[in-house]
Amino acid sequence: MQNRIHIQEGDITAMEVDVIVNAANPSLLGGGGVDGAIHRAAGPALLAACKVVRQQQGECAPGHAVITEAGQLRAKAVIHTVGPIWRGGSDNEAQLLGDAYRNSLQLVSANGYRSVAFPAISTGIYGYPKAAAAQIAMDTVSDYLTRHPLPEQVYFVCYDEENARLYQRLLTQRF
Ligand code: AR6
Repeated sequence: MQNRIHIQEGDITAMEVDVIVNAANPSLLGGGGVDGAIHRAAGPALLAACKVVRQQQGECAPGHAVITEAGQLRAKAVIHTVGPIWRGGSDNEAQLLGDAYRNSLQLVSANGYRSVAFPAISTGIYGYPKAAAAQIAMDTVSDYLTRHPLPEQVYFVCYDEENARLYQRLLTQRF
């Protein structure tokens, strides 16, 4: 499993993977942070696809995930998941953050995709403490990969140095 988890610094929109995961909000209609970057890079086709999903399924609750086309991105699909807003830790945030990763991975597997890139969900505008969030991300993905052949490769894309350091330390400890 060691060689199935990778850490990459930089912009997730440049990743050459089957699926890019977006840290969205329940409206699915775009926002700031990585959500804004993904929509800018993908172009209007992504927003149009999100609007269709929104009309069909309504809002996307925290911990849930939906899949759309990827517009102009190199990826084949985008999975939009909604992380929890950090409210101090006693509002089920840890469970919901794990659910966001797990439900995204299930969509990757169910659609037969082999590689996926995750941002550090909830650690920007939603305020989740970075170390705790990185631990949940690593634990949830590692646990999932021990039980599923797909995805073959998972990339944690770290936009800031602090996340890159945290993820690198966790990966080193684990293997
Ligand atoms: N590539 C990779 N990671 C990025 C990029 C990028 N281009 N840009 C930012 N990050 P955030 P959240 C990192 O705020 O906390 C949106 O408005 C960023 O440094 O994007 O889940 C949504 O619509 C941080 O580590 O997402 C929601 O309203 C991580 O991505 C809300 O923000 C997540 O930061 C979701 O908040």
